[in-house]
Amino acid sequence: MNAPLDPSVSHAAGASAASPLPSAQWTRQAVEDLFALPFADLMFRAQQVHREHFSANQVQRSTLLSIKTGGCSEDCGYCSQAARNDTGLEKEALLEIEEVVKAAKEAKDKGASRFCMGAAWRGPKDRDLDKVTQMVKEVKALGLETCVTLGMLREGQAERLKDAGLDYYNHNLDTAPEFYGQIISTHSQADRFDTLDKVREAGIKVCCGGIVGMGESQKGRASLIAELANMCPPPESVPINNLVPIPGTPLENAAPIDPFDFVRTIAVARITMPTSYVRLSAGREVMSDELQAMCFLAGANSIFYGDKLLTTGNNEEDRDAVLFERLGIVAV
Ligand code: SAM
Ligand code: DTB
Ligand code: SF4
Repeated sequence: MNAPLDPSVSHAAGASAASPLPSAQWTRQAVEDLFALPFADLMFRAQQVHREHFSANQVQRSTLLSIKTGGCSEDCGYCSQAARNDTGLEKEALLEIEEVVKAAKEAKDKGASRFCMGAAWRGPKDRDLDKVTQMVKEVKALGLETCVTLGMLREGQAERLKDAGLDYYNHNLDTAPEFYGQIISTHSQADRFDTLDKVREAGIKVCCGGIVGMGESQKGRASLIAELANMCPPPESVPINNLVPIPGTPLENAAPIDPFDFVRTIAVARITMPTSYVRLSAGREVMSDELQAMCFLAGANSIFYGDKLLTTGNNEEDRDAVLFERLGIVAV
């Protein structure tokens, strides 16, 4: 009942840990067909898949901390932290280990199960990793799962993170391959796959998703989801971010996505990546409780938890607690 609409071979090349294998399951057309389903039919299928693999009433919570803010060399059109985007953000140095551990303890006390540390780098220098690996060790010792997002990795860096006890590496494909060059010019999606391969080969779990609401088409969303679903294996964790429009970035005036299309994106991610955690990520702060509930019904089973993402706001913990209570959702 939950078989793909049209499972068939979609890619002919690229057998590697994170890039598509010849046996990849989801063609773009099959994913587009999912997006085109009547809303109720899509939601029904997503719920069937979700309930086959997860409890429909459990949601995982990850807390974010920006450990190195601003001044990034990359030109990502959505990002407050790109040096060339005039967003007024103060550039900061890498945080001290004690500050990070303090924030991780607070996150744990508030109920997060994973702590994600983000750095505004094209990629880390080896001496940056000395400090980051120490952060990973100390956060892990608190009994939290660990995640970092540090940009592109060079040879040997993923192994160093794995040895420190890192559980997840976040590195997003961000948007459709055909749209990527309109959003970012300083690196390519091929570069992203290269880092994802290194992460997989080092035995670290992959957290990889994207952003919607950047002016992409429904076809674009379908091709992003197909790329994610065709990774071999698919990412364990799939963040679906709704663009937070940041004044001073090229995307500050991007037309917002129709909320139903946002929910559709979650549902299609759930159907195509049945065993992955699908995270309702950035953009929650401006969503109604009802829209967030619809995302959980569509198969989202993870959130960013805590009143700040990296540089922008997120729901207050109390608001999430009330919402979970009203919906009978249990945090895991
Ligand atoms: N520099 C690293 C990188 O690019 O992978 C790590 C940090 S970067 C801020 C992590 C992710 O945050 C991006 O890949 C993007 O998906 C997301 N992101 C950044 N700015 C955003 C925004 N304004 N709205 C939604 N998501 C955003
Ligand atoms: C992800 O996919 N979303 C998070 C996390 N991975 C690092 C970041 C969202 C950032 C939103 C904008 C900001 O706060 O700067
Ligand atoms: Fe830098 Fe990451 Fe922001 Fe791109 S998304 S500008 S790489 S911090």
